[in-house]
This record gives sequence, structure tokens and C-alpha cells, in this order.
Amino acid sequence: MLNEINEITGVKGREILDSRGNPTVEVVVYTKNGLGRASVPSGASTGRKEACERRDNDPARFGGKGVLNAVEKVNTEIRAALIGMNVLDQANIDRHLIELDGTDNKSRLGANAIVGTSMAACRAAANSLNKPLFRYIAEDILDGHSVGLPIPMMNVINGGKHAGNELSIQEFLILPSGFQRYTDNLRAGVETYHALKAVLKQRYGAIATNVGDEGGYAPPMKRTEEPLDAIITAIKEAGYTEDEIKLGIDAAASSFFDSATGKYRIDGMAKDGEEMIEFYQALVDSYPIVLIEDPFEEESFTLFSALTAKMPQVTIVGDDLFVTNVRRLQQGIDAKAANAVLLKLNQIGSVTETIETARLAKENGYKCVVSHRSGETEDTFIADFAVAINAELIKTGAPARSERTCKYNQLLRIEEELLGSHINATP
Ligand code: 2PG
Ligand code: MG
Repeated sequence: MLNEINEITGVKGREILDSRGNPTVEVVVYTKNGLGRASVPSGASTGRKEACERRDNDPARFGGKGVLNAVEKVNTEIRAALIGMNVLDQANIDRHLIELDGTDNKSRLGANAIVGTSMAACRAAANSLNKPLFRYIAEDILDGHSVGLPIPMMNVINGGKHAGNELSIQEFLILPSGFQRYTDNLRAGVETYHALKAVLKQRYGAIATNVGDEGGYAPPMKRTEEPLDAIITAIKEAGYTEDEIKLGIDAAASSFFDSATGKYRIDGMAKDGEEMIEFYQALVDSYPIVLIEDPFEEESFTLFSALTAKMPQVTIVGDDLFVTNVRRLQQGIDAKAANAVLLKLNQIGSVTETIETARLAKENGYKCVVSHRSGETEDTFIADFAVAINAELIKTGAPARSERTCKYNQLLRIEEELLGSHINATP
């Protein structure tokens, strides 16, 4: 029977701002025991098959980017549907939201309205039980799942749609993984980030140390090798080895794929799929690259499969390819298209569906990479989520700008708690 204390008593949506200064949805879910609040991030290099982010398209406000319609759905239909429900039944809450929406891609209520509510309910439940969010998800939603700290995957040089330079590849990532503890891996990554600033300044001048949307530097570079060379130097300068800090890239290749010619416009050239495979092979041969995300445009299951077969030692991640969607992931598993999945809650639109996708990934030996969006908020939900599902990796930008560091900082708190050193014995 529903314990009154855990009953949802209110749902409130509002329009707030994300890290690019664009409006986004924030939701608060209330119970007799307190509340849970969550806010929704937003992508720039979005997959075509993502759940639909509802915007007002009213040019009189925020250039059409307002989210008052989505907020209004939270404050009317969603509120009415959720009041009286058990906040501890996340699966039921999400099922209700999906049925209430009634579309395949959450376009009626808006995925931003739905995922904000779903995350806020999850947090309200954790608060109601007086548990940290990661524990609630692991113990109560996942029935005692083992938890673990992910390897941080830090985007230290920004290109593509996230920066005003000419780099085709969107993200140049460092994966500090040489240490047992997350705290030490984070420090190694941060020290490398700072060493990189000095390297860039010396090679390209101070203007090269301006940052892009995710806090990584956005130097005036053109060729893919340039950022990789600078990062390799920075790792050495910071006193680390290539075993301790590995490299990854998110090509976000849909953003430089020309559908008219079927070619990829990269580094001033036009390459077909086979040539792109050779391009990636040459990069992997020359640099300690252990991970490649979205190497091809988002419908190229065949090319993804060819690359995954060619370099089984490399983590090939599907982001726009899978859009956190369990059906797309199953299609990828059947085609052996990758060996890892990027998980973005707002890409599919609810906590339960994201968990389902993570579960399918794990059952099939795929790694899970929990990810932020390029437009973020100060919400730290994904840090707890990554620990709860025991994700191998988390991608949440450079260790700069608070919408990025808040996630890395939350992981510091969680590690401290898991190591049992969070309670200060000294009065
Ligand atoms: C990506 C993401 C996050 P966006 O492509 O992986 O880094 O970018 O949020 O712009 O889709
Ligand atoms: Mg991506």
C-alpha cells in the first residue's frame, strides 16, 4: 500500500537558463517528505532520432528558444497525472508520462518536460528515503546493483559545432585512468588540462586558450593531428605517461557529413567511408587513442561495424547512432556496430528508459559512457547516475566552468562516501 509520506503532492515546472544562456526546463516534484529538483540539458550536435526537445518557436522570446509550452505541460497535464502517485515507483511514473504523451518521440508534451519530471521524481524519491541519489538508484531501482566510480573522459580541445575554429572533429578527450581512485585520475586530468593551456599559448598565442562550449580550449587549428600533438606534449609536461592518460575523440561525424555527395568533409578534404576508416586507422597507429565516438554519420551501421571489426582493441561508442534508444542499440548489437553506448537521459527522455538501454548494453558486453550535453546546467544528476549503473566512463566536459566541474565535484563527494571517509570524526 502507498505510504502517504511517499505520495507525490505537487509538480512544478519553470523556465531557467542553460550554460549557453538558452532557456531550459526545470522541474520540482514534491512529496510530504520534501522535494526533488532537476533541470534539463540541451545538445548542439543532436542526433536526428533523439526524443523531441519542445521549444516555443516564438521569435519574440529568446529567439524562438523559449520553453514556456513545455513548462506549461508540466504545470497542467503532467502535474495532474502524477499527483497521488508513489514517488518510489519510478518505472510506473515514467510509464505514465510516456503514455500521457502518446507519441513515439515525446513530441506532444516534449522530452524536455518529461525527462525533467522523471529526474526530479527520482531525486524526490531519494530525498524522501533520505538516501544519496546514487544509492537510491542502485539499491531501490536496480535492486542492489554494485556501484563504482567511472573514468572521467574530459574534453580538453573543442571543435566542430562546439567551437568557432576549423577543426572538423568535435571533441579531443583525455581519459586519465592510470590510478585506482577517481580522485587521482581527476587530478591527473586537471593537471594535464593546465599544462595544455601553456602548450597552446606557446605554440599558437594566448588567443588559443579561449574555451568552447564544454570548457575545452578552442585553438585556431585546422588539422586533426594538431590538437592530438598538443595534448601528447601536455601529458608529458604534466608529468604523466601515455599509459596513465589515454586519448579519445568524438568525431560527431554527422556534423561534417555531406549527404549530397556521401562524403565526409574533414581537414580540407572529402573522404568516403572507406577512406575514413583508413584515416582512423592512421590516427590509432600514431597516437594512444583508445576510444572513438560517432566515427561515421548516424545511419552508417555498416561502416561502424567495419571499424569495430578492424580495431577490436578500441572502444567504439555510438552516440547519435543509438540515441540512448533500446531499439537502436539492439539494431547495433545485431550488426556488431560498436562496443560501447553513450547514455544521455534527455536523448531518450526518461530515467527508466535510460536504465533499460544501459541494461541491454551490459548484457551484451557493451561499455556504458554516461554523458552531459554541450548545453548544460548545474544539475549533477548524471554523476550519481553513472555511479549507480556502474558505468565504465563519464563524459562531462573539461574540468572548467561550473556546469562541468559540478559533475566532477559530485563524483569526489561520492567517492569519499564510498570510501567511508565523508564523516569527520573531529567534533
Ligand atoms: C556529444 C555531445 C556532448 P551535444 O556529441 O557527445 O559532448 O554534444 O550535447 O552537442 O550533442
Ligand atoms: Mg557525441
